[in-house]
Amino acid sequence: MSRHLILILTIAVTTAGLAACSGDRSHKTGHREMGMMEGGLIVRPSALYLVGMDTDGDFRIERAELDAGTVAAFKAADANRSGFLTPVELSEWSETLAGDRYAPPGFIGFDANADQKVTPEEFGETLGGLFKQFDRNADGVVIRAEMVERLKRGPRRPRATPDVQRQRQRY
Ligand SMILES: [Ca+2]
Ligand SMILES: [Ca+2]
Ligand SMILES: [Ca+2]
Repeated sequence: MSRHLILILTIAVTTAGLAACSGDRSHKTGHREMGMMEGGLIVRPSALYLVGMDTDGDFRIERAELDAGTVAAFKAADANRSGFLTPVELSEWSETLAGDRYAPPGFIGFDANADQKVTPEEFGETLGGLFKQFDRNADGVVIRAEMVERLKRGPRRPRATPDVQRQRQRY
């Protein structure tokens, strides 16, 4: 193999490696709950678990709607009717409702006792916990304004030290 060819191959392998790394990074970012951002406003994917529970269509999710919605959601997610959710069943349900198999809180978040099964109780407690988190004024109703958050600052970047700031100004 000529030296020239070896060099080309090395570059090709390095480039492929870098592409794989960056692809991996965006994959991981998708697992963090970044939410949908528009005009400095963000909606977390976990909010999508609750929006479909607004059965009377008044854009408010009340506690009774959460309770009924949780029962219906568990039934829908429990594809093989075993009475508990496997990691595959839960991730498929998460993908359908929240757009990603690993949408938070994820299987670990649901499976409180870590026995690889999500029971109706664990499922209900997790969704109830989400409901409480969203219900900022604790009035037992989650409204859209409680699901939307205003970002206080842009994507996190390491703070530039005064030296770096000076360098940036120079270029
Ligand atoms: Ca409602
Ligand atoms: Ca469990
Ligand atoms: Ca509320």
